[in-house]
Amino acid sequence: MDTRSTTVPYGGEPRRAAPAAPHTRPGIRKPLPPRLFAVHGTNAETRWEALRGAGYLTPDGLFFVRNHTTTPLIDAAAWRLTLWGDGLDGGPVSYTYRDILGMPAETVTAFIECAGNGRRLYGEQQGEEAPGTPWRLGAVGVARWRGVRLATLLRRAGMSDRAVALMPRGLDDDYVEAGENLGRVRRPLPVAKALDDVLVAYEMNGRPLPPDHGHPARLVVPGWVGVASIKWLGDIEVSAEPLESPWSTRLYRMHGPGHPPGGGPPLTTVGVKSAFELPWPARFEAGREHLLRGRSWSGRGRVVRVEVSDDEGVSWRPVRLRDDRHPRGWVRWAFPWTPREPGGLRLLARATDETGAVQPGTAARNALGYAFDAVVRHPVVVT
Ligand SMILES: Nc1nc2c(c(=O)[nH]1)N[C@H]1C(S)=C(S)[C@@H](COP(=O)(O)O)O[C@H]1N2
Ligand SMILES: [Mo]
Repeated sequence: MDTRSTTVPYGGEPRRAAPAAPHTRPGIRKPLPPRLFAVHGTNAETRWEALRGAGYLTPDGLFFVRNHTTTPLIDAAAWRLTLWGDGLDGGPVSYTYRDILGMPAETVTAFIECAGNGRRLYGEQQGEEAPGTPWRLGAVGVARWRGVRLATLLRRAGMSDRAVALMPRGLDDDYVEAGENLGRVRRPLPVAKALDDVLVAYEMNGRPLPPDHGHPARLVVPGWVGVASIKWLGDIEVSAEPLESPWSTRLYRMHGPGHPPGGGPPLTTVGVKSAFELPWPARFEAGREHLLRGRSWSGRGRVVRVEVSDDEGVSWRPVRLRDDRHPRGWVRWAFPWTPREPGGLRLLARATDETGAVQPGTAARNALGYAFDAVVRHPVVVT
């Protein structure tokens, strides 16, 4: 609740204040009220405290935005999705929006998370500052995506047995980094993953995709780093040879000491993560019971266990999980907590997924600050 929503001007009747000026940002179309988002350059981070009471799905108006440049406005009626390349038996094929809406549809509830989510914690928690968008934990969201399986589209387009790689590409502007034009956002996707569970989505939470999230169509690559889920999809090269782009060779790899020269393999599956639905820092009254809530997720599958600690990880107690229906989404959890005395402390949450993977105490340092999966020490002030 915005506490400024009523005013008593000059002793008159209380009235609703005029709606605040819409909080916008060049390049992002939707409003970005500071209560819901922290803005970083061309990107907007969801505030975790705003997820409290938001339900299982992240509402469109609260979903983080990661834009390399700006959100394009694309006319769905004029839009075409073209598949081309030497991995097709025939020539290029183009589909209209109507063609795609007419194909068998599927729905998946899945998170999309930026590979850089938690980057700021490399600095705050490990003393290993990394360059790039300083996300805390709000570069993740869960939506119900509806669309056509990429496998269906590839079959219709005549993909040959020789195809090994795809290169989906967005229709947004070229990305220029430090004066170098890297071209349009594109990243190779192995055929095996494409045929497994990738969706060409045109709906998010029951409505056409909003402009900022890829209208008219985007990929949804469940469990993988967000950059794989190309927005404003314009074309897909289907290749009989392996493909690469700066998003696979240079960006979205683990670089630096402890990693191979040139970096580790292109990042794919995201690790296990947890976050509290709390402001940073959070404030609580001592001696009272508070119901704490949070969410955990993993790219490898269902989260099966979450434990919390308020003594720096000396002791852990399991918390109750509220969801188990969406293996590619997140699980919500809650537990009652009574802080004893005033002072500062940190709340920790640690999740385990169905493969047995547990959040580590420290994330693997890397030059670009990707894949922060360590247990987060959430600062709390008790008064
Ligand atoms: N065309 C295009 N696709 C894109 C991007 C982009 O800038 N352009 N950003 C990627 C990255 S890095 C992420 S994390 C996700 C973010 O999706 P969202 O903005 O819908 O949350 O989109 C991916 N797809
Ligand atoms: Mo990302």
